[in-house]
Parts: sequence; C-alpha cells; structure tokens
Amino acid sequence: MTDFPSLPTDFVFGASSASYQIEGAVDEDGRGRSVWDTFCDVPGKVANGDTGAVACDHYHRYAQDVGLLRDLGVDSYRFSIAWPRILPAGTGEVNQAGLDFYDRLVDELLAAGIAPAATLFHWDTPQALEDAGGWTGRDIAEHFAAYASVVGERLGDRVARWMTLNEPNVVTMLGYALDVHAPGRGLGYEALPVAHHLLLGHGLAVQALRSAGAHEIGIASNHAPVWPASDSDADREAAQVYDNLWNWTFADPVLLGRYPVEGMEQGFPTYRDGDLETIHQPLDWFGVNYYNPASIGAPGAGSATEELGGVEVPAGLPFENRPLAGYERTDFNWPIVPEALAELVRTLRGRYAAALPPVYVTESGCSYHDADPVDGRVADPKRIAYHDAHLRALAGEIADGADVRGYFAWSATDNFEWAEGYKERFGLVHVDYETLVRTPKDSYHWYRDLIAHTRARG
Ligand code: GCO
Repeated sequence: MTDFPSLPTDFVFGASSASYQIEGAVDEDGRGRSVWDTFCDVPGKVANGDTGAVACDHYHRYAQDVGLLRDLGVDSYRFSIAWPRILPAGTGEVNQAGLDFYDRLVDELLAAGIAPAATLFHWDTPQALEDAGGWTGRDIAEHFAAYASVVGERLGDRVARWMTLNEPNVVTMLGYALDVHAPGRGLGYEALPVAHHLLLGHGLAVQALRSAGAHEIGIASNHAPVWPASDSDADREAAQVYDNLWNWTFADPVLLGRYPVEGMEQGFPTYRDGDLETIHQPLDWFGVNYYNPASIGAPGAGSATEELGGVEVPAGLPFENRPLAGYERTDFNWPIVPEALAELVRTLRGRYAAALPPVYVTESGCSYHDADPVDGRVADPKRIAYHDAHLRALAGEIADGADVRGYFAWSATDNFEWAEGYKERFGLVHVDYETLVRTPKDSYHWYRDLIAHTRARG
C-alpha cells in the first residue's frame, strides 16, 4: 500500500488508553476505590452490568501490551495513572506499590523505544475524596496538585509528555451535571463550579509537575466543533451558548486566562482573585481529543437523544442537540466527519493565535462491533478508513502551516467504554474478554505500515 496520508517524517504516531478502562486489578497492591468502582456497582448505570474489575487485565499483562506497541512501531504511548493506586484515600499516605506499577510500565516502554505520555486524571477520582464532595469542592484542586507532585517526583525524569486532566468538560457535564458517568450527580447547571475546580487543579498540577522537574506538560481537552442546526438567529444563539459551554469554558482559561463569557467566574461561589492566573500556566503543548461535531439548535424541537447515547437531557436548557444528517456513522452511531477535525484545528489557530502551543491529537477513534478473530485475523476496514481520513485531514492543515505534531489513536486495545461497557470496541487490537487474548486487527497492521512508510520517507 503506498497511498498513505502524507505526514511530516517526524510526526509523532501514538496510541492512547486510560487506567480504569484497561487495568483491572482493582483490589490489588493497595489500590483504593475510585468513583468508577462505585458507579459500576449501581445497577443500571453501565450497560450489561459490566465493570472495570478485570477489564483487559493490563495490570498483569502490561509487558505483553508494551510488546504489541513496540511491534506497532508507535513513537509514544498515552496511558493514565490511577490516582487511587498512588493515594488510596486521595490524600495522605502514598502507596509505594502503586507507584511501582507505573515505574515498571514506564521502564518497559522506554526499553521498547516508546516515549511514555502520562495523564494524571482520566476520571478515576478516589472515592474517599468524592465522599467529601469530589470536584464540587475547591479543596480537591490542592489534593490533585499534591498527587501530581508525588507522581512527578517519581516519574518526572522518564515520562516524555504529561497531561494533567483528560476532558474536564466530560467530567463536568456527564459526571456532575448529568448522571451518565461517575459520580452521577445530576446537578444540572449547579455543576458549573466543578469546571472551575478542575481547571484550578490543572493549574496547580502544572506548577507541581514543573517543580518536580517534569517537562512537556499539556492537557487533553475534548472538542466538538459546534454547527448551528440552521441559519435562524435562535439556532445560532443556542449554538453559541453550547459552544462556550462545551469548548471554550475549558480551553479559554487554560490558554487565555479568562472565561469565554465575561464575569462568568463571579458566578462560582468558591472563586478567588488570582485563580485565573493560576489556571493560565504556560503549556508546552495542547492536546485535543476529537470524535465528531455537534449540531445544536434552539430548544423546542426535542433533543436528539440518539446523539447523546440515549441520555435524558433535563428540560429548560437553552440549547438542544439535533441529529447530524448526511454522514456515515460508526457502530456507536457517531457521525464520521474528518473535515470537522480540520475545522477544529483552524478554529484553534484563529481563536488562540500565538497563545496556542503545538497541538497533538491525543485521541481520535471509532467503535465498530468487530467480529471475533478468524485464524488470528480481525478485518476492520472501516476503522482503517476512519484513521486514514482523520490523518489526511490533519495532513492538510499541517500543509497549511498548522503546528500539529502528533496523533494518538484511541485506543491501543479494545477496553471498558464507560457507561457502554465492553460492547463498544475502539481498539487497534482486539481483546477477547473471556480469555483476555489479544489479536491485532487489520487496522493495527495498517497503522504499523503507515508509521514505517512515513519514517522511510525521512
Ligand atoms: C475520552 C475518553 C475515552 C473514551 C473515548 C471513546 O477521553 O473521551 O475518555 O476514555 O473511551 O473517548 O468514547
């Protein structure tokens, strides 16, 4: 195959994962409970009653998984560190056995020639902290920074890239405003201070990581280009509100030191002068998680709950999700719109200009309900087409001068897809959840060839 997307020869190819989605071993070596353990125990919260108790058993099979990544040829592997493995109660006593696990993982990656890229928080808040209010309180930001110091001191010499938070917008909206993800608080608009505490945690954690000697610090920010459902003023206004909420409430404070709506911070009961300066730390890079755009209209037509995975959206919101017609969809029913990734890159360049550090796509991917392996093979041509199209979209923007330096496919292996359980499969590698056998899919071989081909041009 020679018709690969044409990317710079030093482009960083990666693959992504997250602790709770792959590790399992939830009761081992002193790990504390996380909000996801608790959430999974509540009947009806996760499809099929699935939990992360075993997941891909990566905790025990990490060496095999690193071997698969080495053979894939990725430059970098993005994983997350489980806070409750490091500080079982979220604060206080450090669990050395938890640190030891990530120490081994990092060394294994380095020995395989893969640059470790670590996320400090990919949603597994220690349950003890949630019991004390979780991200609705301001104190957790300080606890998060203390955790960042512990990890930074232990791994800062070897981790090549850091991310503080993964998708603070999803935590705020799906975990605290709605009841779709842990901790499932359903607070509606009352959840907004959560955004501020997460962002404050980000700023303090950047400072903590830097003091611990860590380099290359960023964040993984989820973005969905927002498309007004029509040209009407009402739809355009609704889209603007949604865009500010979903995209810019989380990125503007980080990159510009202000909220997208003037004075918004005054609505947060815990806001203190100086917080925005703390949040606005210089970053070495900016990570973008992209899956699809959102079509938004004025309320009244009835929210397209299929766009939200069947989520019941509370009445009284000033916007509504509408179906995005005319696009092919994944088996997860997500529209496939690679041109919106290009649009997102252009929007970020326009909005942030010189304040935008180099961009990495820290996640993009698709779920297909792949058939079980036959003779050691999983044919997944649609996953190849997805990554191919999204990488081509990036190549076009790079040719236009965008400083996009890498792409981390979500995900390295199939894994626990949160409220959807194991039904949704995003991996380049198939996992049989009965036997835990890993089988590289055709998309894995395609990605390996693309990486090798890109290097060979250099
Ligand atoms: C994310 C997610 C991943 C999901 C992926 C697919 O950061 O969005 O955290 O954990 O599995 O996005 O939904």
